Amino acid sequence: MLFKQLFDQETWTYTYLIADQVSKDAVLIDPVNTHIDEYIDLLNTHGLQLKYTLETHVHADHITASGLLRQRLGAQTGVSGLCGAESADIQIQDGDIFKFAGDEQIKVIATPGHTRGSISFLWRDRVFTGDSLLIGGCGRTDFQGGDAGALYDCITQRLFTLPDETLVYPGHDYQQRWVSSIKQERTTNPRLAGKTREQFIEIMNNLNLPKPRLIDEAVPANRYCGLDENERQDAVTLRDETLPVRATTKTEDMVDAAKQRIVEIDVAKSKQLLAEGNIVLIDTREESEYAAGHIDGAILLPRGMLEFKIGSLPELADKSKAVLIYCRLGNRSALAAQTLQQLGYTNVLSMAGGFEAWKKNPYFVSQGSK
Ligand SMILES: N[C@@H](CCC(=O)N[C@@H](CS)C(=O)NCC(=O)O)C(=O)O
Ligand SMILES: [Fe+2]
Repeated sequence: MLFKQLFDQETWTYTYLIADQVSKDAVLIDPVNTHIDEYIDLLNTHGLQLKYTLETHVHADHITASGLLRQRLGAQTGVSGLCGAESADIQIQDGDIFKFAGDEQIKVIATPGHTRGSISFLWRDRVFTGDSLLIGGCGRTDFQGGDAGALYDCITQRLFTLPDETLVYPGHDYQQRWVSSIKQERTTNPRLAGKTREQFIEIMNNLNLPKPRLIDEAVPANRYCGLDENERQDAVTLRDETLPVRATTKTEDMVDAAKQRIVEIDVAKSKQLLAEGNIVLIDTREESEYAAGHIDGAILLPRGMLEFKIGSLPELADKSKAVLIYCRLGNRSALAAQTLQQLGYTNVLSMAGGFEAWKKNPYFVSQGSK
């Protein structure tokens, strides 16, 4: 087998290549977009076929190369289903196993806390912990659904129960350390060794770190496998239009499942509710789609920014307020509505058929622009 630990100096990010020189199957964990040519050269040098790019989470500090690697090499992209990255081919769940090169297996261990959808990958005697467990530290828990208690639980119950000799390969290291082991982290990690859950939460709640330099750009991009807005627009259009037939990905299943859990209303009912007032109207499409035409009074909150920007919208401070969400065709808005429900909003509606259906309806209601 071929194993390489690659490093992005700009963001102190580690990327991992696992490959088999016989079958030629290769897997990349957490690739960084600025290194795409390097990865392709490396794969070509060894005659490898990239099967999967796997993400430990939706990163806040760098942009993934997974979308571009899918476009250029056809590799499937995998991200936790809890990350809100519906354009990924595989919505990973705890316990999933990625098989490659015959008998090789990468097992998924859910390790939430740094972000809600953070996962670790176990391959042979190595665990790739992303930012859930770092060498002598752990990822921060103050954004993207972070939760210090959940992080303590999964580190102590799921990672520290792996064999002591398991090698720990983190998603970053800011001090030029490359690898650790479960025993080393369990016994010496200053945030965890001998610390109670309460002490750990206290430490994490008082880190007071500045926000990552690239967060505003990276989180929305990574929700679309690192594609920029033009590339992303294509992906969204393609996905919307091909939803009924692309049964090989799980994204369609997620949309269907979301539609079972939320309330959809048609355009006529939407217009009636908007005319009555006292309802927040959210446009969950991309900025460029909004700029090209939107419903009067709609607040722009792209799907990729939802959990991240929601706290800064005073209109959404009251979780019992009625919220109506729309997108182009009603698929993204169903997912966004489900996310809002999960975040505690009790009166969320999704507009069936989206803006396309709205435009066909002759009556127009104006609430005044925001
Ligand atoms: N200075 C870095 C900070 C990056 C950062 O906050 N990294 C996250 C992981 S995405 C973290 O958990 N860092 C842990 C720490 O800095 O202790 C940047 O601006 O990108
Ligand atoms: Fe991170």
